[in-house]
Amino acid sequence: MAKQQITVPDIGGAEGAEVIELLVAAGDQIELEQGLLVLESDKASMEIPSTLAGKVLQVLVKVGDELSEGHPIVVVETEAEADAEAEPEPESSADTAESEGESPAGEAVQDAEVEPVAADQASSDSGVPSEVTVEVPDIGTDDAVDVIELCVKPGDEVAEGDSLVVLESDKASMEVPSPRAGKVIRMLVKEGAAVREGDPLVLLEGVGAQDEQVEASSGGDTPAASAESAPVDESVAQTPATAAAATSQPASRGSEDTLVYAGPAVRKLARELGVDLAKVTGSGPRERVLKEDVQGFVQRALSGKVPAAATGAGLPTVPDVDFSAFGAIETVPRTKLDKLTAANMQRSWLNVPHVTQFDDADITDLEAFRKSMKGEAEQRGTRLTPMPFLLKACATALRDNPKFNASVTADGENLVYKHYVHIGMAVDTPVGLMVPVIRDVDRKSIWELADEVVELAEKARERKLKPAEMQGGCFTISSLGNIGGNGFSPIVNTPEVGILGVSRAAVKPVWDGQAFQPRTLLPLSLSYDHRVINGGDAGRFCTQLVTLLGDIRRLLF
Ligand code: CAO
Repeated sequence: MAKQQITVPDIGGAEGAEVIELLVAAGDQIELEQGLLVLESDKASMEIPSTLAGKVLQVLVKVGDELSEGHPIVVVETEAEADAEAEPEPESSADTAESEGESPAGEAVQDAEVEPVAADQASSDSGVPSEVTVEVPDIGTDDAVDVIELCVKPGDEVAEGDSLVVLESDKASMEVPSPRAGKVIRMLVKEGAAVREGDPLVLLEGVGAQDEQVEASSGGDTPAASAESAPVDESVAQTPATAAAATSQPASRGSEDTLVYAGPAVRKLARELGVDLAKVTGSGPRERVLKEDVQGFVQRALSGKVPAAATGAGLPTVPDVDFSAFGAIETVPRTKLDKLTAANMQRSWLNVPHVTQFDDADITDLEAFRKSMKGEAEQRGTRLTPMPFLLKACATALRDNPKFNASVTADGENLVYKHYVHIGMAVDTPVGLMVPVIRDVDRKSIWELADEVVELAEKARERKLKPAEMQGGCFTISSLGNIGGNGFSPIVNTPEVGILGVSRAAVKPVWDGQAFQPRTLLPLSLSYDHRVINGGDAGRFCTQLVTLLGDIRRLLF
């Protein structure tokens, strides 16, 4: 057993970097390279990794302390035999790592400090666009390192200091920042490529005076930059390798414009677990992503608590509440169907800008006709509810308003118009919502539709629907007519672009210009995908429905 001290390594000349987070406590078992604490200077934050494995005996600093290179951080008891067992060994982390042939954070930072990134052609004229090839800086090793993350893509605008790519060696990961503000012209590497010092990474077009660029870097924009060490060359743009082994500067994720603030150890864990860090909410200071955040994310994903759509949107999760604290409770597992419906609803709600248009159809005549046909329906062994008429009216409106019978492709580039009219019908079943699809509604008679409504609703309730009977819908009708309500805003059943909500019909007084007349009004709620359908389209669709239902003779045309 030996007691050894770990001190602050070379942090690129930063003086008085503040401890913003302690990652270990006395008594913790730590591994080599495990993060000990996070320091933050004016320009960047960095996780200081352990250069020893063992047990933390003492943490010598606290949050808020300001540290510089050489400041003792922790005392660690290691397995190794050592002469100075009783005396803490004032060995710097850089020394320790060096003797083990590793590449400590400080060393790489220092290397980066003296090695600028070369530029292709750089203009020295202020305001003149110039192209700069950002290359792999000195990464403290002759070995190839992997490009593990492309933080930008062609066309992205970057600010000076924005991360361009993340590199990773056996020992550390490091972000290569942009030497200047500008536009990414071309990525010169792919994710997974092995690169060495001097290899080209990104071709940038920037605007600005070269001298300004150099000054900005040498003025200490990253911990690796220093006025003395950054050589001023008229033909190069200075890009110190940022952060080297331990830096956890926020990485800009190009188009997503998401800041991911995580250290190398956390990035590694996320990669191993296949977690996209952009989807993890950081609970550390300044929303830094911690190991526990990644682990918690995976646990929630496995337990189904992270709905796919929600994670994509990076939404904060709803906290778990202990309801038993307020009274007696019973927890019942949700059915598979329930959970599937929930995921579909959430996906649609998050992806589709919904608008709902409301109107009333005067179905007085339709109801009179329908009731007059009840006897015949019974003879035929079927039931004639308003549903077959609704289906028929929708089929006509879909044919006349083809955008409602379309879907938008996933990339948003195209509309797919369907030359068939299949309509889904939401059925309320004891195990959850099911949507069987009635095919070719436009080509079927009211009697045929009545038969199918009865048959499919029964099959749904008895859980006898085949997958094919629930696929291929172009539009959906959700009728709560037998349940009640004046109106509701149904959620579009993506990739469809429209859904008709039907509420309970009621007899109401309607002014005919001379007197109030009792009329049976059917409330309709048409929700639509506003990416595809305009208010005008919806108005026309809805008006046509009202007209058709108001005079069903028009369904003959
Ligand atoms: N207003 C007034 N009465 C209505 C009505 C309306 N809008 N719609 C139906 N009714 C009447 C019917 O005419 C029938 O009465 P009669 O036998 O006297 O004619 C009675 O209500 C029961 O109808 P039904 O519900 O059995 O049949 P339907 O064809 O109207 O509907 C179905 C079939 C499967 C759509 C329906 O039973 C159902 O499950 N609806 C729920 C849909 C749902 O849950 N939507 C929400 C989805 S989002 O969570």
